[in-house]
Amino acid sequence: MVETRRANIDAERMFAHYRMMCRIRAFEEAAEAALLTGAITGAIHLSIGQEAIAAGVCINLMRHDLIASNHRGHGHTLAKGASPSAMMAELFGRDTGTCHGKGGSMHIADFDVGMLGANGVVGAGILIAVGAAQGLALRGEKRIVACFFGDGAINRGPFLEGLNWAKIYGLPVLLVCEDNGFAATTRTATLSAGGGPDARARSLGIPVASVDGNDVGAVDTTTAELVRRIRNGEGPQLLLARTYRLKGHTAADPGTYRRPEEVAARLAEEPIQRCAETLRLGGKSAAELATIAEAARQEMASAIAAARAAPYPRRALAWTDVQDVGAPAEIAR
Ligand SMILES: Cc1ncc(C[n+]2csc(CCOP(=O)(O)OP(=O)(O)O)c2C)c(N)n1
Repeated sequence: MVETRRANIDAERMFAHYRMMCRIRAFEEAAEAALLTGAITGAIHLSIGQEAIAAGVCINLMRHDLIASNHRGHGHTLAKGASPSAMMAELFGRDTGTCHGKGGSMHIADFDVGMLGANGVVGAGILIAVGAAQGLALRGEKRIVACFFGDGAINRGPFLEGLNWAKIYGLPVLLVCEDNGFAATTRTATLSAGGGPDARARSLGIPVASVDGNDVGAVDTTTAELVRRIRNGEGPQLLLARTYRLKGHTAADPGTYRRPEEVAARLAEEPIQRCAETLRLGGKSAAELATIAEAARQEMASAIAAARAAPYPRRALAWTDVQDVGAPAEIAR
């Protein structure tokens, strides 16, 4: 077993984490506000409270490394380097979006930064990541793949299939389980037999590191060790990051299945404030931190304005970049 590393990273790296987490939070708060006014339609899943995992993992990846995500993927995508303007336009269904507005929040992909896709099918990203890792291994490439999934995904078949395949072939894949305690509106512990994601991974011989997923420094240093092992050819590794989803399952879910006191208690452990406290102890001023947070809000306000102003995709584009659906006669006209 890999021991969880104590956070011992330099101040500038911690500052970079703070900036990234503020950007993820600001992106999602702006998107949530737009959804509530009806400017964004469809469901979006917010990762508010879980930002440290995206930031702490992705800082250890190179641009050419790959990630696969799930339905709660804004943070992963931003942390991998995608443009928030293109992402926001995608949420607005506009032509300037990462997928020309045809994917929306749950299907954002950006191959330019190695983001293979968010995914509305729980657990499906695990197999996409393992398949991509197999492709890299077959081609002798040194790149690695990280895959983000929730604790609910471990009860679907792809978790077993993917982990088994990755282990058998010694594939370069980092499995990141974001354990926020819930699968939609159900506490995952009430529907998961056995010892959880770590026990299941270990039963297949996959090394596991457990970490406080709200401690960005710990996520970073623990991921660094797992990534070092993967790049060293030691095969798949699983990071179990415990966290808490502060918002509802979707932005429209009031979350009445948990008491407000529970959420309030977990709010006190949220990662951005914790990172800010560490930075303050290291000498950063409150004003410097406030400037970063404000810059993130401004950046996302610009992304919203650009998305609102952008055109919708042309009708004919409905049949491009989609799989084998043909082109009906009325589109050809
Ligand atoms: C195959 C499949 N079954 C059910 C759903 C409905 N569903 C959407 S999200 C979700 C819960 C997922 O929980 P988890 O993987 O822990 O991610 P979290 O939402 O907690 O981030 C469910 C059951 C789905 N999208 N796909």
